[in-house]
Amino acid sequence: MSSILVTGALGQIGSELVPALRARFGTNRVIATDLRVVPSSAAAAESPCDHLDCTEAQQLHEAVRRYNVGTIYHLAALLSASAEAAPQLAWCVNMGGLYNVLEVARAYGCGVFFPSSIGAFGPSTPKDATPQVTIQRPTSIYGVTKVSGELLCDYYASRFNVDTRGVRLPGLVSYVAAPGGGTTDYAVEMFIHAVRYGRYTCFIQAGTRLDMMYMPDALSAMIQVMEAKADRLRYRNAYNVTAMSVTPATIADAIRQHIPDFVVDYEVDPVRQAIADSWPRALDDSAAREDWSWAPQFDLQAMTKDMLSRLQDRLAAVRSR
Ligand code: NAD
Ligand code: AKB
Repeated sequence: MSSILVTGALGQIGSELVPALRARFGTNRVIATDLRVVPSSAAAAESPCDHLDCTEAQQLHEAVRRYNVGTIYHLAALLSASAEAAPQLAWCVNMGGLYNVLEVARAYGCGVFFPSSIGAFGPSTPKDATPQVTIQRPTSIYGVTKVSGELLCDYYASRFNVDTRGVRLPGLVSYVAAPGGGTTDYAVEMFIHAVRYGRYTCFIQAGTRLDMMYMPDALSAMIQVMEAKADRLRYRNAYNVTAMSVTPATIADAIRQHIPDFVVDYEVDPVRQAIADSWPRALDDSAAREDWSWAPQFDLQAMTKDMLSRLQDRLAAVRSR
């Protein structure tokens, strides 16, 4: 039986996608890889983990051969704020890495999951009910790599018959691993700071509206699109998916339902604010709903309740050590 290779597996998504895939397909069939060294606690013999730099084509070829890989979840990338700080590196990792993944998939007949983003849209995209097919002229290097990635995946599907699939994820909220240098990181930080300190200084303006999603829904989207029947997929590489459209102020209000004294002040970071201002406010994800029955489970209230209780449990566990 073939296995599933995850690149960038130690990041915000990979830290939860790997356990979810292992629960579904078996621990030893999911190979967690990252540029960072996998911690020894996670590297037990029955939980295969490996070092892999996706910009090194040879490392990918060796891993796919060694582990008999049939599917690659390609998560390794620089996120929007990190990418803007190092655009040349972002191109090298985001595009060079994806090209290597697609080439190895072409050579060995692997399926590929590629996570695109709301970052693949730009200021000239319609901001509300953003259609599945619309103007994509992003102004951040991250967005340039995401829209180029969508196109490259389409090309490999039509030209070489590689089974590439993907979704355009919104900002993800989660409590297992810290977010890795994105514009929407403020949402995660707000929950963590609410539980730990009762206050947070937000780097995005109070009224900036963006799509967000709780991690359990994002994991479902990533697994569901890979399991969908190929003949149902009209837009295989880049389905809009969303769960809620929120602002820093609405998240803070939702947190105050549980922590009434929570205080938020604002010190806006112009770079991340400009990126946020260039993104849609609310995606239309009806194509994903129609084609593969996409339906998120968590709205803002449900996510807030779950996030706060998980973070409180984790904090209590740390304090009791
Ligand atoms: P992250 O920054 O948390 O994790 C990325 C991982 O990639 C890190 O563990 C890093 O060590 C690794 N990495 C970096 N360079 C590498 C290289 N050369 N080779 C191998 N590994 C390398 O990112 P994430 O939030 O887990 O996002 C994963 C993917 O999902 C990215 O493509 C991102 O653009 C996309 N995405 C994420 C979000 C989100 O809110 N988290 C939203 C939309 C799209
Ligand atoms: C980021 O903010 O860069 C990511 C994303 C929405 O792609 N969270």
